[in-house]
Amino acid sequence: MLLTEDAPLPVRTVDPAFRRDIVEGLSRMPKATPPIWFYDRRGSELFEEITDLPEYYPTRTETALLEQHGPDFAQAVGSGRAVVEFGAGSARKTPRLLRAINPAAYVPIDISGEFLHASSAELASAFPGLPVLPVVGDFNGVLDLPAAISGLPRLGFFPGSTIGNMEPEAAVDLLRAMHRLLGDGAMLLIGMDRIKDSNRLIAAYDDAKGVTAAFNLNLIARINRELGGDFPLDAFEHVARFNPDARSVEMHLRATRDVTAHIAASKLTVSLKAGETIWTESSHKYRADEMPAIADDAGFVCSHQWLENEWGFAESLLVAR
Ligand code: AVJ
Repeated sequence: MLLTEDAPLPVRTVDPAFRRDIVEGLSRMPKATPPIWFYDRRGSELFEEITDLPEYYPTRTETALLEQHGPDFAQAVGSGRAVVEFGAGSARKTPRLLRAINPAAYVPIDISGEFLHASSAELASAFPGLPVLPVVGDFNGVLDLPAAISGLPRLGFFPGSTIGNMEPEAAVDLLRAMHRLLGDGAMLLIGMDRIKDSNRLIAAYDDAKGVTAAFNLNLIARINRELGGDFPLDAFEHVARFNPDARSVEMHLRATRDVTAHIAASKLTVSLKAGETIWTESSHKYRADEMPAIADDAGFVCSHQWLENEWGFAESLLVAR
């Protein structure tokens, strides 16, 4: 059953957090914007398309891990927990987990409200009797969990290697915040993409069909749409490259000619030289054996790990200390 609070009326106002992050990010040198703003409705749809691409191995690899190890999760986690998913999106992997562990409630959290409500309704009809309580918001910020799950033990679910959007130090801070949100006795199941051959990595972020390019370029289209920008879309190209020192795949939008553009919502003028980039995402790749120390720093013990070694992915179970 889907339980939602009344949605606010869709008013066409500027999201002040979006405006602030974009203005700050484009005023900086080098220019860089947080990846959270990829996920408007269009961006969420494009990300869904990415997860089906032959080059983008993380989703199918993690889905197979979840499918394969359901009985292990059931044994390690037990039944009757409230599952809280961070960055649920379409929540296509979630049914595997829910079927395996028989939870008491499901709380998907996502920044894209429209998208979240559609996927929550779908999930609720696939699991009649399971309370589904979506929360629209940015899990990097302050959030409240629904009152309906107070008293239930929690299992956080943080799949997809979204943790890779943070460098290890910031990842520890986020896990600590999740620990605080989930409370005493919490567990956290977390998916992590592992370091591998750079050709495979780059292919996954620069697919032949150009879906990832469209996903990246949608950020500029969104700035034009929502902030009254006049960036010429045809003056930017998608770049994915591997940074071996940071061990991350970086995505950039590169100006193919000198660009001067304006953002009406903040009276800002932005100039880029030909070849200059806007750094839009880092996708850090971990070694599986780094997780125990990260968990420890965040107040958890890493109690189990399930590894896929052909494509290189890890699912780790953390237990609050
Ligand atoms: C959702 C952050 C896990 O880094 O692989 C996919 C986002 N960006 N293709 C990733 C993404 C380009 C994805 N995460």
